[in-house]
Amino acid sequence: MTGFPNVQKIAFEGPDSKNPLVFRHYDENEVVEGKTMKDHLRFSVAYWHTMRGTGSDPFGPGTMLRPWEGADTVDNACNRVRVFFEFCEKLSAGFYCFHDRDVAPEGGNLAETNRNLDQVVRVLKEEQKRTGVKLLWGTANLFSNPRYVHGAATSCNADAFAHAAAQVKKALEVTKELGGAGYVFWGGREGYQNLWNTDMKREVDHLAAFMHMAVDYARRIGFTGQFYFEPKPKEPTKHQYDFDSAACINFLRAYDLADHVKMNIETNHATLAGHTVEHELDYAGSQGFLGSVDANTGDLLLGWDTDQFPTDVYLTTKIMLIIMKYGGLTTGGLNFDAKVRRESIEPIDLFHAHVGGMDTFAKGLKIAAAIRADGELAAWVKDRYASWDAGIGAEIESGKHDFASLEKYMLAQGDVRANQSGRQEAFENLVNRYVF
Ligand code: XLS
Ligand code: NI
Ligand code: NI
Repeated sequence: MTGFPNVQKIAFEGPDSKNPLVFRHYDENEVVEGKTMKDHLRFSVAYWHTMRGTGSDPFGPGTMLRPWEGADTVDNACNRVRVFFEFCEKLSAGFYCFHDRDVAPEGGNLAETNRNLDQVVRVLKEEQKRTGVKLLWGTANLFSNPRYVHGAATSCNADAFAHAAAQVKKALEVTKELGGAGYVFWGGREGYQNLWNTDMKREVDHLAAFMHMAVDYARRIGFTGQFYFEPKPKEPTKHQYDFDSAACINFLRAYDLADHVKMNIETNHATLAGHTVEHELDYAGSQGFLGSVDANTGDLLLGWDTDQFPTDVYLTTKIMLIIMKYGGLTTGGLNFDAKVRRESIEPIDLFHAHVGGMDTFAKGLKIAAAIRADGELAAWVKDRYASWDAGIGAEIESGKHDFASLEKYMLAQGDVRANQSGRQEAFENLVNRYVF
């Protein structure tokens, strides 16, 4: 095994440290609002980007040479797992996430593939035990293999659906075996490229049937982890059925899955949908569906899923404010679904990237807690809605009115009482007071 022999466990040195490989804000034991930072943030490392990312892009192959890599064998896959856990340990990340095909190579047929997976899962389990790092969620890769060219659960080919079902069955068993706190559905190719050749209703019905089968099977084997649905509007297909929080929640409610599935919100996917991540989180939270977060960011000037590490304190402040507003993460976590840039070719860059992301979230958490402690922002928002706290507003909210009674009220009054300023700039300045 060649992991990171030259890297020590990342230490907390405080904000004044100039050492590039230490935490300046993330002190896992620091208590914020009665909970340690570790429990607030529940950091998770994504196996696919960290261990399987090579730096390839549509214009060229991988650029990253990893000294621990070898042939695509089960032996090498097992060794890679050990390197991965060394990484998580040195980073003090408490969780990880994986797809079935990230951790073990596909075999010549499903039975052989399952056997490969079982062998690697044994090592995952051993390493979890050795390090205390836990599985935040598992998932199945239902998008890379050419058999899923038309999608998996939404494929026009019923055999693809059946294969995907077998794959998720196995992934659920493995996630249970590893004590996973959750299971994610991200619809890699569950969408369409062209409506002329697509029966949308039939495809969406199939997706729902598939998710019901997963929920039923989980119950059968006693897997009690939380299911999540991860929205993404496009890429690889031009329209994904799990477009955004609102579309996903509508789907879950329409197909009677709302009691079983919450949302896993990813920043870069929110922006691809034309939303901010705080919009997606707030919408999901307000509807009771906030589950977990894929913590990354996109690039303002690139219109695709660049999956970069979050380094913007405004972003992490907003995310933490909303998470805390809805009571904090319970089964979910902050999973760095993020990859180092193609030019960042050395293994040490994996540390720089994660340390930066963790520190930025720690700082965001502290700022969010300060904003909450003062209560000024919340008071300003409450004040903006004061017309609903008494008089006609309170009467409407408590169901005492209908159109006829409101017409009577307005006829008597003549017109709306004066509006007050939205004070957007003052709100922005107020938040800045806490940021700098
Ligand atoms: C891809 C998705 C994927 C999911 C898990 O864009 O973010 O990585 O998180 O399948
Ligand atoms: Ni993701
Ligand atoms: Ni993404």
